[in-house]
Amino acid sequence: MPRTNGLLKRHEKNPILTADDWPYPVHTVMNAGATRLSDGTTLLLCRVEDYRGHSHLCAARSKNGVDKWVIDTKATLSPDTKDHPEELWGIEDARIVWLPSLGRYSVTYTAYSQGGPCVAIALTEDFKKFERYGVVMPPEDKDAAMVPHKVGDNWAMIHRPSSLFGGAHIWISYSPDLRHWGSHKLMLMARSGAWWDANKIGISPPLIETPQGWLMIYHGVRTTASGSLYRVGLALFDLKTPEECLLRGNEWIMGPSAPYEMVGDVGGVVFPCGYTIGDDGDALNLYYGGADSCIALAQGSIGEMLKWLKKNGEPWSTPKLM
Ligand code: BMA
Repeated sequence: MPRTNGLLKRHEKNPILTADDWPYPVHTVMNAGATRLSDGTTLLLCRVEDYRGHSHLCAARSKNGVDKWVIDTKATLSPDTKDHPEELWGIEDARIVWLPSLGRYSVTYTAYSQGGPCVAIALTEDFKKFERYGVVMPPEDKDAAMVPHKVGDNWAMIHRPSSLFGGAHIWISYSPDLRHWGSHKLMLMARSGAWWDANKIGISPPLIETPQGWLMIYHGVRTTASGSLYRVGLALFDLKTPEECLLRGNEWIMGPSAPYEMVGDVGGVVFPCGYTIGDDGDALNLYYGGADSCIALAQGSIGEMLKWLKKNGEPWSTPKLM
């Protein structure tokens, strides 16, 4: 029986997308960025892995965000190995954020270079043409999502560099132009020891703006004798100073337990990269990869998540630098 603490309910049609649904031959689909277009259509920018093991991004569109997906008949965004050698081994795990002041969507993704995974940005209006900004964070770095509004005079981006000394934590960096990034701040640290979010954490979908603060759904990786377990939990950050953590939940809110989360290329993984929000401003549709082999949907309420965090979360203060 799939376990949950009740905040997120798995959709009965899960998994909602698999490689079998693809209009061209692919090995697996997973980890989709998500957005709702102006006409209400749900667009998923799916990570699609080919039979070389390299990934590209492909858009799937649906009126209800659950079924009857119309999938692009070829890659929507392919690695451009000529002008962007950092994409040599593929592009993965897109996060989509609408930037109202630019009237364009940001797509932050992992460019898998020979030097390791790094963060790249592209902007698009229509998910047909993309303007690439190239590498914005050198390897190793991944799990990046833009903050939709400028903080003061600068853009902000959340990302997850890995340290040579072990430990991978969530950072936020600032930029005047989306190309030059600085003022790096540690945003949330992985815990250690037996914790579900020990040693390695990363933002999952982009931040959710609420009157109480920025709600973050993040993943934590627990290393076990039989591999890694990817689960998700919640934290809340200050609206004006997003690097300031207000509350952090101690327990994960969803972990792998359904068959499509336990069995696949990498069993024991739930990996959300995107969400859409219903017309009521509260209903959350969280799209996640299951076992690196399918795309699934879990639904919840932003208000209930905030209530849960107030009840079960604790104030958390992140050291200013590591
Ligand atoms: C992470 C990312 C994800 C993947 C997960 C589990 O490091 O690479 O794309 O889903 O591992 O394999």
